Amino acid sequence: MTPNITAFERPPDRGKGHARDMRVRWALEEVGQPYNVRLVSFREMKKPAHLALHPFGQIPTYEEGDLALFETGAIIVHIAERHVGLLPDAGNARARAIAWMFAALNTVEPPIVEREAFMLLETDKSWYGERLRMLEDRVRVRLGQLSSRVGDIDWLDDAFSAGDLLMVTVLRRLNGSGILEEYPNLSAYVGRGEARPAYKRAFADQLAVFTDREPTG
Ligand code: GTB
Repeated sequence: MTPNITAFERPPDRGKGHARDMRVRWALEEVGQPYNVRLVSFREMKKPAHLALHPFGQIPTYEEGDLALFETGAIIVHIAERHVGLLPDAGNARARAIAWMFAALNTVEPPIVEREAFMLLETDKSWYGERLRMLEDRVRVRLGQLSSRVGDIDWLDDAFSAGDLLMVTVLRRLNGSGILEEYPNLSAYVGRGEARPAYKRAFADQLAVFTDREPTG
């Protein structure tokens, strides 16, 4: 059964692949599962039909037969459980890969999102510069810890897994900040993720949502 996912009709990042549908697209590409995308506007996301799929009125959602899911972590666990390629079979390695999924979403992403939200919403504050430096240092604490663990290995736990998929998408949110580049091994790690053919296909498809809307000439 071909799953249906939702994504922004007008991606605010102009197709840079920062919206969370990118994670689901990439996971589906990794396992070779075709999918359909329904584009939704910000208004539609807050209407009852979409709220029935996503209680918080967000994207992405995932529908497959009579299953409707929200939350990218849960969606990717579901995809990984039904296909080979995103989680190792062996019990301990599988548990560790899932731990890395949670680490990406619960430990590394929050300070990155806090910095982003602050930069969007609080530019007018007199203490903007001081607080921004503090928030950036919090990001650096997590990146320093992650960098020490990654060292010179290719992936977080031996083979590429859903943990790497989420961690790479989380770290990409720092693009343009210059912070990721302070940790050359993490920059290289993100580059390895972005070089995967499945990543490239997912990225091109989400970018097309933006470019197809742009007037030509
Ligand atoms: N915890 C949920 C999950 O992992 O699925 C979070 C889902 C979520 O945050 N969805 C966002 C959304 O629908 C889109 S991804 N927001 C609309 C709303 O809440 O009304 C977050 C996002 C959006 C845009 C950019 N960007 O433009 O760079 C980056 C990330």
